[in-house]
Amino acid sequence: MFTRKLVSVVVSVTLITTTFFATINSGSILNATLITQGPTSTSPSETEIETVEVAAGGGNATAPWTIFLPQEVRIKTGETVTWYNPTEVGEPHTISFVLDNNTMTDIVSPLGVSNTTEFTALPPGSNNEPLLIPGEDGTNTIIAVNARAFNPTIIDSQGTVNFMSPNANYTMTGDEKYINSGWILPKGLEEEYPGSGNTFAMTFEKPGTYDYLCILHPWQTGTVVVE
Ligand SMILES: [Cu+2]
Repeated sequence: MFTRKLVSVVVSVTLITTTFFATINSGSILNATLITQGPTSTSPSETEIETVEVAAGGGNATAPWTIFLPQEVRIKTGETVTWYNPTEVGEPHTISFVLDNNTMTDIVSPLGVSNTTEFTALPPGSNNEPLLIPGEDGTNTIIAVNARAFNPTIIDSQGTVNFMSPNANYTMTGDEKYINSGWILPKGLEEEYPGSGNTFAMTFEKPGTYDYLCILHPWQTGTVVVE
């Protein structure tokens, strides 16, 4: 139904113990490779933790796909889902969890700006200018790209907005209002959109059914079931 990949990470002896028993409980001991050191050692040891991989997009220049594959994955608490973009061309996608309906968003960001503000194209002389809509009362509207759609973004339960670096690796508590991967491009093609990434990984700590979508293609949806 879906593929699982073993990813090597360096963890402490304490975490290995935790992972070891969690793995036994999950009944998937055969999938885990454990390399442990003596109980008195404090140096890092290596173990392998399961992650589930999901493709965001796919296809080629003739027919880029706007799907998540697999569309639904089932994991256990403490497991990680990693999304990547296998498309042959630079078609971006986002992995966006709108956990509070009020946090639904768009890539287009209309912002008020003083109508005396002057904008300069960069590099100077290049063929671009802002989309500016004349307004009243000394304010125009400028249309910008929404940073909360473009950048990896978390809005926590208190409404605080935090941005993460591209290729973020986030552990979800389950009470966030909004979690967005930022723009995910095929590896090597992220330079087309400076600040974008090519992967997003999230660890799920709270059981539940989590629906997500791509903000760039809102009909592109997926589900993570955490048991
Ligand atoms: Cu998409």
